[in-house]
Order: sequence, then structure tokens, then C-alpha cells
Amino acid sequence: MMRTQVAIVGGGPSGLLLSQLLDRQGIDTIVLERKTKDYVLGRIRAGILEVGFVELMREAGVGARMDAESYIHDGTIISYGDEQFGINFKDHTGTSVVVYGQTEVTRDLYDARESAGGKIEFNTENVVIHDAKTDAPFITYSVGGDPRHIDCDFVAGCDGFHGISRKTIPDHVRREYEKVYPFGWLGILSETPPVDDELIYANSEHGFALCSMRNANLSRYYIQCSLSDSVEDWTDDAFWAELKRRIPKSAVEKLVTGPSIEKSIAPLRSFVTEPMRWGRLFLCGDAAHIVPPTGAKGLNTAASDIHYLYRGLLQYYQDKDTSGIDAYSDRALARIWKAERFSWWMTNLLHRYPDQTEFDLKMQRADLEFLRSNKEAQSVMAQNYVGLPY
Ligand code: RFL
Ligand code: PHB
Repeated sequence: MMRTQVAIVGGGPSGLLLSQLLDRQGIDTIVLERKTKDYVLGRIRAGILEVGFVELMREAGVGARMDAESYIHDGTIISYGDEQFGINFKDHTGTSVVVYGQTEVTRDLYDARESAGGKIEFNTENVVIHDAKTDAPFITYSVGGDPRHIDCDFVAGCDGFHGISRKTIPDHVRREYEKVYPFGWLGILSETPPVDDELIYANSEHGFALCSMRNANLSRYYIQCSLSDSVEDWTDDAFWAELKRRIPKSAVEKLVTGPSIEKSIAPLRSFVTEPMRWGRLFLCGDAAHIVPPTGAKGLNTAASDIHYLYRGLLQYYQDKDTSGIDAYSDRALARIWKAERFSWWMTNLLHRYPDQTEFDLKMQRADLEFLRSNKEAQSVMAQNYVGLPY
């Protein structure tokens, strides 16, 4: 039998960041992770961090490598057909975003937890959260067939979209909102220099494409694909050929291709659960909500949840004040719905839908031309992209 103050289910970025922040304030945590550390670090996901995320990493004492190795991006390029234009975030908002991969964020957090002697259990099975509606919740699970039990004050459900935390909230309390898009993103990582200094979001008649990067010799490219496609259907040559059909001619001329070192397909989905708190259980990150990746908001909304929960738990432990944890669900959801709207809008703006009519295409083009020509529209886009205030 073990005891901790905050039991954290899930050792992805949400769970690790919460654990690291609480530990620095002397609040004890145990993290339970279903997979191994190498498995978690092998997942190639988000690349763009908002300033709020960057500041939270620094507050957690894990900002040093990020500050040294990340790349600041003051704007982005949007293309459609043969047209392209830039939106400068810095001019409109005074801030920028940072390119630093989720893999690096997670690695820095694992390193910090390990050097602080933090408790992380890997390969956990059959995790069950008990008595979340009482003052004495506990978690049971097993590792290699060996049953374990943790008593705690609170449970943070940071176990992603397929985790068990969300489903612990009974059906009659939980409300779910969902939109599934009729396409996916095929992504590759290649050890080639990025095609441009900025990201390029491309709407083309052949579908969406995105040119992104991790560093000076590591590029990340995505193309919209069919939901019935599998990674085996796409050779590297086929990927590069399709990407070239979708990005501006000037980019095609500069594009350096090479073998992929990772290739994966992600379906696109919008999803929100309400409420995000049930008794002493708090949902954070992908466990509570999913956005399509077009607005680069997935990891960033996870960070804002952690910010609200961390502040609330600190108030509770330091001042016996429950107002922060009581407001958690409402505060987190207020920000999330705006990120959901932005991600949905960016997705609609840039993708080809199987059932799109000529009228729909005209609407999309008008939306793009308005954005290209209108400073206020660009300002709205920039404010959302760099991240709304916490
Ligand atoms: P994670 O990263 O999914 O971590 C959850 C962790 O919980 C573990 N787990 C359990 N542990 C114990 N017991 C259980 N029963 C458990 N069930 C699950 C899992 O093994 C995992 O380690 O959620 P977290 O921490 O909330 O972080 C959220 C971000 O990872 C996510 O928002 C972004 O990566 C979303 N996302 C992207 N966001 C972007 O901004 N840009 C992207 O390009 C981008 N690409 C992606 C993505 C998400 C993807 N998923 C979820 C399939 C690509 C993919 C493929
Ligand atoms: C990425 O670099 O993986 C990335 C960047 C921007 C997005 C989505 C993914 O909108």
C-alpha cells in the first residue's frame, strides 16, 4: 500500500508537467504510465509551443534546453493555389511561437523527474480509480501481475484520449461533444533542411499540406490523406511527389527530399468532455479534449489545463482554499472551447472535403482572400495561433 497527495494517471506531457510543477512546491505525486518511457518518447507529435507553455516549462525548472535549442517563429505562410501570403504574429500580438518538439518536451520532463527522484511506475495495467466522489479516493492497478494500491487526496486523469479516467465519470454526469473529419494526416519526419524558415500551411486542389520542422536538419511534413489509407500505401517517393503537387512552386524548387525516418497517419477529430472534474478526479489534456492538429493547439491546451489545476492545487495545499479547484472545470473549458473553434476553423479553411460543392469552395476561397487582405482578420488569426491568455 502506498500513499501520495496527487496520483497522476498517464505519463505523457500533461502528467509529467503536473508532477514536476507540484514536486517543486513540496507536493508529493506518483505517475502511472501504461507504456515504457521509450515508447512514450518514440511518439512524434506536436511541434509548436505557445508562450504560455514555454513559461510553464520554465516555471517547472525545465526550460534550459528548450531556451537554448528551440526556434522562435514570428509568423507563418498560408498558400492557396498559386497564391501565398504571410501573417506576422509579432506585428499583431507582440508575441511569437516556439518550435520545440513534444518528444523533446517529454524527454526534458522525464530527465527532471528522474533526477529529483520522482516516482513513476511504468507498464501499469488494469488501472481503476475508486471513490473519486469521497474525500479518500484510491487507485488500484498491477505491474507484471503484481497488484498495487495507492491512497491519495486527488487524482489527475492525464491518460490521453484512450485512457480510463474520462470513463470513470458516470454516463449520466458526463457529456461528450464530437466531430470526426472525413480525412487524416499522413506525416513524415526526414533528416533534411526545412523548405522554409516559416511553416507553410497549404490549401491546394489536391488537398491540404503542411511544411514544418524540428531543427535545421530535421523536417516534418504532412499531407491530408484518405481515412482508408495506411502507411504501407505510401512510399517515400509517393509522399514527396504528392507534397510537391500541393505546396507553392517557389517551395517545390527549394524542397530537399530524403528518406523518411518516421511515417504515421493520424485521424482528425474535435472532441470535448464536460465537466472536467468529478469529485476529486480532474481530467487534463487529451483525456478531456481533442482538436484537429491544424491549429497546433493539442499540446498547448493540455498545458493550460495543467496551469489551472496546478494553481488550484497549490491554493488548496498552501491556504486550504478550494476556490481554484472548484473553478477548474469552468476555467479550463472556457479556454478550450475557443481553441476548439479556432482549430475547427483552420481545418475548414485549408482542407478538401469529399462532399465539398462548388459553392463551398467559393466560400473557402473568399475566407482565404479576406484573411489575405484584412489586417483585423489577420490579427484574429494571430491572437488565436499564438494562444489566448490563460
Ligand atoms: P498523451 O500524450 O496521449 O499521454 C497520455 C499518456 O497516458 C498513458 N495512458 C495510461 N497510463 C496509465 N493507465 C492507463 N489506463 C493509460 N491510458 C493511457 C499513455 O500511454 C500516454 O503516455 O496525452 P497528454 O499528456 O494529455 O498530451 C496531449 C498531447 O500529446 C496531444 O494533445 C498532442 O500530441 C496532439 N497531437 C498533436 N498536437 C499538436 O499540437 N500538433 C501535432 O502535430 C499533433 N499530432 C497529436 C498528433 C496526437 C496524436 N494522437 C493522440 C493519436 C498526432 C497524433 C497521432
Ligand atoms: C508539427 O510540426 O508537427 C506541426 C506544426 C503545426 C501544426 C501541426 C503540427 O499545426
